[in-house]
Amino acid sequence: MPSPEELKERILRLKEERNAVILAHNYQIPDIQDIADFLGDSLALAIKAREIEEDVIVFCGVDFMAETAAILNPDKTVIIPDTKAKCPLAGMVDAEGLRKMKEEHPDAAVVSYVNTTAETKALSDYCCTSANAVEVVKAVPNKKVIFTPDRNLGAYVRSQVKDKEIILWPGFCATHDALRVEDFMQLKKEHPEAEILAHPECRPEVLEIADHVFSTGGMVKHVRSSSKKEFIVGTEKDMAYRLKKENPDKIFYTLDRAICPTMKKITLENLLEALENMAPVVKVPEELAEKARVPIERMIEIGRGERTG
Ligand code: CIZ
Repeated sequence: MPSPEELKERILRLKEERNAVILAHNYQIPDIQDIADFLGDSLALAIKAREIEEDVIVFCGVDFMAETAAILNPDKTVIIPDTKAKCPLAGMVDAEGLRKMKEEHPDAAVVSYVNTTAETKALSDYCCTSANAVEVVKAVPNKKVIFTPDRNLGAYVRSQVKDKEIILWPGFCATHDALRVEDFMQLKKEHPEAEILAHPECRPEVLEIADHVFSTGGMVKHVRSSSKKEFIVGTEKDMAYRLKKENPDKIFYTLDRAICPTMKKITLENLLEALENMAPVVKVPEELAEKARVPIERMIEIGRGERTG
């Protein structure tokens, strides 16, 4: 069996031969983070995907992220190393249910988190990410907003945007929703000097005890400029790998259950295989892509959020 170092060498060699670029999400395993050309959150990766000159984008993340890259780059080949990397949150919206909700609230704009399928995006007026959700909802001209699919992120937006009626879709991220106040308080007891950073996909009661609520891009930016030395990282565990790499003098504590099994489907082995076979290719039919592109472009125009990656 080849060692991780051998696999990395072969990936990097093949990447050159294929004229490919590797984009990786902040929640990827450390080995993947280390060989990525660009590491970031879904917003930074979506923006980066539009600027890429190489012919091939290898997307190390979950399905909706690769799909977004394909929608924004119809002329490029987009590859995801494992098609089983399907975000359960994105699967929580069904087109029929969303159409029905729109009929019930004809005056509402639909704002959908990028963690959605191309079909959901095509039925939405705007997209947002956790880095710019508040900014996007504030910018929407409608007084009423249907927010899909994450109820926790939606509730957070509601707490920040008081002059709009926000109707929540009942979806949730299983990884963030499972984090409990007790988990944070236990770490805080052990490390009283540590600041609690929580992702807005966490439950409202967790956000209440947090010192700050940030997307992963926001965490990167905050930690970099903070005078604090210790942080409790209230999001997927491997986020702490990037934070530590960029801030070796600081200390990060993670929560044992904060693991996204879908993000972990991408490995050095299947990344190499994907480059060898130039597959699986992510392709969105052009008619659907054209509709889904509109809310994504609107989002990028409104706000680049805490754009740090
Ligand atoms: O928007 C993203 O990339 C996700 C899923 C989390 C974050 O805050 O970066």
